[in-house]
Amino acid sequence: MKPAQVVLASVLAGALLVGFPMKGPALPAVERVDRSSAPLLAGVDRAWWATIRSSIQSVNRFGWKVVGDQRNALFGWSVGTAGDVNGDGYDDAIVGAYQYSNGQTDEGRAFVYYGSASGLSLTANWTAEGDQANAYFGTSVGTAGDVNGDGFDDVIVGAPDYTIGQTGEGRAYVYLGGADGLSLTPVWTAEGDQTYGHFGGSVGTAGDVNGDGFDDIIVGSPYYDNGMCPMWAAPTCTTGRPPAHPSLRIGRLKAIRRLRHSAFRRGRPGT
Ligand SMILES: [Ca+2]
Ligand SMILES: [Ca+2]
Ligand SMILES: [Ca+2]
Ligand SMILES: [Ca+2]
Repeated sequence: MKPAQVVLASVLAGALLVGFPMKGPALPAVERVDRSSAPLLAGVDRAWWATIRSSIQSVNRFGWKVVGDQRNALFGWSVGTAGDVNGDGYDDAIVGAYQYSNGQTDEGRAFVYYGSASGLSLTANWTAEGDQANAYFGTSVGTAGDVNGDGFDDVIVGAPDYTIGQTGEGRAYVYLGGADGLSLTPVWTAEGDQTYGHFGGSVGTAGDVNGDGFDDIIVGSPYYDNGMCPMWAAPTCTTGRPPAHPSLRIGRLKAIRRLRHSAFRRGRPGT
């Protein structure tokens, strides 16, 4: 089994941050890209990706690579820029491992690596955890932009299975950047307030949507049903019917995730 990896491949004029969250047999580097990075490639032009792939093959090395230190933590499930959280002029990177366990099983963890003149740090400069079993903190990670306008970029993390009032409602967290790095506690959190709505399944910056000089954020709640039958309860569900037994729901959710990855592996990202 290969441990999960995250790689920053410097290719062409830009850079590509790629996660390999899935365990599996050793494969050539480029093949690992094809098999497991597809969630990051949804919407990417195929010709452009072919060029990137060719460049990786020719270079046959990555500019930066870190490897998860815990089995089945799914390190690299989510990756992205963190912006410049410490204001040193170098952008930083954020990585999620949503099944990381450190006191709580599958609570999840996010890792930020600071950039520098010599590249990204090889050890995490900042981490945060879900601190609730099965919260899946780090399923989604990203820059929040600069939500408080202090010149330091901030980060946002989703924990779509967090429960605080409603089972599996989900929660999103924003941590502030600063001269000393990211804050250890979130400055902002929000919850989905709907059972199994999985708020925080996706997170990101929305830019400054109201032009007030402060960046805004956006959070997805992919199973919010708005009174309709949730996908996992079909076909027997009718509107307003209580959700199916949690074990059934979780089983179907996992099946959906597996199907999604199968589709990606078949080269049909976004389907
Ligand atoms: Ca920085
Ligand atoms: Ca913990
Ligand atoms: Ca800020
Ligand atoms: Ca704003």
